[in-house]
Amino acid sequence: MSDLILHHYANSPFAEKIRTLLGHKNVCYNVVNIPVIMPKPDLVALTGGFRKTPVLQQQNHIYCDTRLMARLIDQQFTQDSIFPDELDFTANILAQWADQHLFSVAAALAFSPAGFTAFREAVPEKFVAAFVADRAKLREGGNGLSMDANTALQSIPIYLQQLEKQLDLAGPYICGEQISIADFSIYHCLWFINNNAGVRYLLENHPKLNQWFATIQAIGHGTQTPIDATDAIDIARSAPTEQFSQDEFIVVNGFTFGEPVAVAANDYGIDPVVGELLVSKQDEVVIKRIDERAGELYVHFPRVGYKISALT
Ligand SMILES: N[C@@H](CCC(=O)N[C@@H](CS)C(=O)NCC(=O)O)C(=O)O
Repeated sequence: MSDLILHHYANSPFAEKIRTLLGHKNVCYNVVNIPVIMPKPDLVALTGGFRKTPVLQQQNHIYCDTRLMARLIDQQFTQDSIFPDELDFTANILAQWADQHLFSVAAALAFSPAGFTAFREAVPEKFVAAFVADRAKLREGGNGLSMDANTALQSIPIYLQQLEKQLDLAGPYICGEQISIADFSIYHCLWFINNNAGVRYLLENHPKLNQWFATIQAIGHGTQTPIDATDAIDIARSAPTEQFSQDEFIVVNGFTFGEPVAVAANDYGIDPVVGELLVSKQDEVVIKRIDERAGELYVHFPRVGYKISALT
């Protein structure tokens, strides 16, 4: 059993990316079910404001963003790496394209007339208005998830056709012989489309793509043990505190070791997390914050996709 705790909800595509990666690595881990919409007081006690799904916890270390979680999991469970050296650029850039662009196409399809009708039929009427208001708030102040349905509907057939051709000529995985982060990032976006009865027809008639989708889906989620949010908070509070060394700290944009900073996503869900900057690596920063319920926490973010600001 690992000491990883995934904070997630069943319908979250980005959580599906991480669940499937944990399945690929055959990991046993804990899961906490979090609310689909705000408020999320137990989650925010750990993150300090970050509200997106999923969040990965390891004792008092809190990992925000699946870009970082995927690397952490791959480093801790080294078998069958999804970051093959020779695909470093190709696989990472494809994953970034999927997590940003393809995900916004999938989200726009969910809000298209057919997608939204299907969503409405699948959930209680009271939840629909609350969900729409919550997702409008999620987008406030950011520049992400702004695609309109027509743009999504005219581009998705092109991307699916290209993926079909790629898998036909150079499969069985997106980057060829070896499974990579690109497969997980593209998969969760198509999983999102496939879960919506109003738009899943778009995926039909792509035999290679459908075969690849079934292969990734068959990986499963590893072994999950559900725990309560309060248990996860207790685990964080009971973990030993750590000292951080300045030795490998790189100064980027003038931010120095121990400086109070705010870190916020720059696309959507831009709520800042405030703390002391203790780790600064090429594509990762860690800030220390203290929560009255969870104690001393080390909150990790990737650099790509996040803005670091000085606290004035
Ligand atoms: N860049 C983030 C994106 C995560 C994301 O957008 N997650 C969606 C759910 S799949 C979300 O947070 N929706 C709002 C919410 O769950 O409150 C990541 O890779 O973790």
